[in-house]
Amino acid sequence: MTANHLADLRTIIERLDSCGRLTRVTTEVDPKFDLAGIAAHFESKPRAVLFEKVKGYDVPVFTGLYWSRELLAQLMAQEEATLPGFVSGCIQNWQKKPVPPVMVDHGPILDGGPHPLDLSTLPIPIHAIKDGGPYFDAAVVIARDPETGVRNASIQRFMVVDKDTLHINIDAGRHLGLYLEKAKQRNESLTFSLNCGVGPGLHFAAATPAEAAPPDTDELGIASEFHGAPLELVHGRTLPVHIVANAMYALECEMIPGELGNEGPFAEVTGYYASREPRPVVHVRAIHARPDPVFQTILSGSEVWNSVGLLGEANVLATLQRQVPGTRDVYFSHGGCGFYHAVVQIEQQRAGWSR
Ligand SMILES: Cc1cc2nc3c(=O)[nH]c(=O)nc-3n(C[C@H](O)[C@H](O)[C@H](O)COP(=O)(O)O)c2cc1C
Ligand SMILES: [Mn+2]
Repeated sequence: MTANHLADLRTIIERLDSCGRLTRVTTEVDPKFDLAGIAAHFESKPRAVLFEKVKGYDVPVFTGLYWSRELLAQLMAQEEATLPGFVSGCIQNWQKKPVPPVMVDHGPILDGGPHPLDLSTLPIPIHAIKDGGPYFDAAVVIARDPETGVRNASIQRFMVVDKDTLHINIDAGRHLGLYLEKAKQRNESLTFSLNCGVGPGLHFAAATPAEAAPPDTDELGIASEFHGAPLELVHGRTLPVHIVANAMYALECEMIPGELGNEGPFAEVTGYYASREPRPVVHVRAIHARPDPVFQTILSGSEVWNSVGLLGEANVLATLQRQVPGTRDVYFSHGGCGFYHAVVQIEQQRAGWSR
């Protein structure tokens, strides 16, 4: 089984380009504020954007993979209207018969040779004027349960503090928080990999809500489902972590339970700033980059409403279809930021059914 194009961001970018779904910005752009400001002009249009010349760096920055359902549907060879049903079907396939990831000896992420342990060498943008620093906001965390070793995938935002330190925002109820708590009980640190520059298979696996992917399951199998082949992982070189073999960048990270530092402000998906608060500290112990990497970032806005909304729709659709006969479709509105407002379409079975 070989994986399809969704398993590799470079192939995805080439695909988008060849079907007229990529805007290339060729003038030099400052990663501090300007990049996000210019990207906002392209937001929600059915084209992603590649910033080819980023001031101070020789690595391009890619954004906009999720801000248009039209683009995403074409990339995934689906109809836009039935995308939630497709995503929901893939997650249900995984629940019934998971295709576990495989550990391989080799992958593009290990081909780049030694990389300096210095985050300032990466073109990490600062999006909004009051943001507390540059942010990783599109990278996938792969951690392992300190007791059972079961892998968990999630997306968290990470603020860059210095050359090898990040501060992370872990919302209440997240499995990563659970793992950190378990590590604390065991008097251990918690290690994980941070994988930046991946496709929708991995992002959807990471964003699958806890209700659909309980903590005793390896939700990385969801990526295998989208890729049509087992997700390939390699072992970390410095820490006992698992890394996505095709990621553009991968960081080997360690958290020491109880260690806190200020994170934020950060311009959130709701259009408000998240406040600056003490949140967990992350030590970066190694950085890997593919040869000719591309840095991926997500704009706080329709890109998140669409991606998180799509996963929410897929999950609510599956749940409602089990419980309410006649459920046809679910839509998480942009007004609700893809989180807070759902519209449900049903086939009326009798008067008053919708209520
Ligand atoms: C772009 C994006 C950014 C996100 N940022 C955060 C974040 O900073 N902190 C957080 O706890 N969850 C964040 N999430 C949500 C979690 O990744 C999501 O709820 C995931 O399912 C959590 O995984 P878990 O159920 O394994 O804990 C973000 C999701 C997306 C798509
Ligand atoms: Mn989980």
